[in-house]
Amino acid sequence: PRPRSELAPGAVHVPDWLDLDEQRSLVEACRGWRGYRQTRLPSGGLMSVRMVCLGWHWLPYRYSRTREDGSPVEPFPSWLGDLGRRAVTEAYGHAGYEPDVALVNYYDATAKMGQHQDKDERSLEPVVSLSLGDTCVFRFGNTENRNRPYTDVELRSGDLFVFGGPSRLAFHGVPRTLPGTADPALGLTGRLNLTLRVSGL
Ligand code: MD3
Ligand code: FE
Repeated sequence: PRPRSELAPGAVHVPDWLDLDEQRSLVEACRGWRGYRQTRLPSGGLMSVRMVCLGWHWLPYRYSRTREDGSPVEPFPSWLGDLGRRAVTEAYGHAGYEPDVALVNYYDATAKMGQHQDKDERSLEPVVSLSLGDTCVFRFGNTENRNRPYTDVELRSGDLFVFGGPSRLAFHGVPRTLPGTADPALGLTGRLNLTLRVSGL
């Protein structure tokens, strides 16, 4: 089995889980999906991260079958479900994970994501995160508020992180990426993060 570290109960980090070929094909898949957009924040501003959803569309702050413009959401591919099952087996050593939604986030050199909780899913099944391209600083916090205590960890291309159990409702965010740190062989400028989720819908 691969090295892994449990940052907190249920928060398992498996560095370098995907090899370069697997990372390349995921980048290709991410390029193929249409409809990346910047979400409107409650403050009225635009989120700096560009996102696309598969399976269900994430509207601020709920899921829907259609986008704002009425266009259909691309389906959640079954191969991504298989990858999610492998991920949860790797991190937790148990099977039976059935994600039905993916959120794909693209970070350019200046994009970041503020501390938040993921509470739009009706299920508390784990979230699987896969990182590609530039390294980022990932801030893993507590379940009470967006402030300290938190731990900063670097997420690199190919890293797997699974957040379940008591960590599922922890505040978390990406205060910055480290531009130019991606392997040039990956052919990606910036950072992509895929999260696989169980909507419970
Ligand atoms: C901890 N994405 O899409 S992935 C998000 O790198 C999101 O794009 C970040 O936060 C990114 O909502 C962080 C790591 C992550 C994802 C989901 C979590 C950590 C989580 C859900 C619960 C707790
Ligand atoms: Fe999140």
